[in-house]
Amino acid sequence: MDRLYLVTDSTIARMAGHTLPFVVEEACRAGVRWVQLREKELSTRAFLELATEIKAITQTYGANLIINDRVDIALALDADGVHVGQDDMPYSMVRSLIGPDKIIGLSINNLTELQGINSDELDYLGIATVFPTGTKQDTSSLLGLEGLRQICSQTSLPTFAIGGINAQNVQLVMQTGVTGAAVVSAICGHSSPYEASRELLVKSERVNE
Ligand code: TZP
Ligand code: MG
Repeated sequence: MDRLYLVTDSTIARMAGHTLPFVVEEACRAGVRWVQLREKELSTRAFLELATEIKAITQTYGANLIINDRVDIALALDADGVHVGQDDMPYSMVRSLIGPDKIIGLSINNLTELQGINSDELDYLGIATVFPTGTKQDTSSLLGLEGLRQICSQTSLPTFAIGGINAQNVQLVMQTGVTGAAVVSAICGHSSPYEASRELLVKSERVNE
């Protein structure tokens, strides 16, 4: 169940004709157990309202709800954790704010960033960016499967690969030794978030178990 991680984008969901709560519910119904709320455009109030609605869904399914970047929202909501990038609040500071029992994920983009981390303070790594993607503009250079494999071989933390992962390439991604695949558009932008999640889960299972 740790093989697939849904990272949300309500704009992509809307363009596919979905609300974000619908996408999250369908993904959870299909078996997704990691949901990251990543909203770059919303006001604090709108983010809180959306997060409250999403938390009710993830709780029902026993899925982890991780908040991107916004430690204040994670705290206010008692979410399961926070995901930070290289330019966000340092994870050691996040740890001191949210306590030892919450989940902290860190995005890393290359081996140099991996070498600088203190694994004891982190619960998982997001490894970016594997393939070209239209979802995030400011992506650094692409890792490809070989770059991903290299990073995975040098950490004992759970790893989620992100960037351009879909049903066509998820099996190759899983063969690199990564713990799971994180996707935005492959679920949020699909006409059926449920079917998309099922297919990704089935395909990622086949190589791993
Ligand atoms: N970080 C690196 S790539 C990316 C993020 C959040 C977006 C991935 O989106 P998609 O649609 O799964 O390629
Ligand atoms: Mg960030």
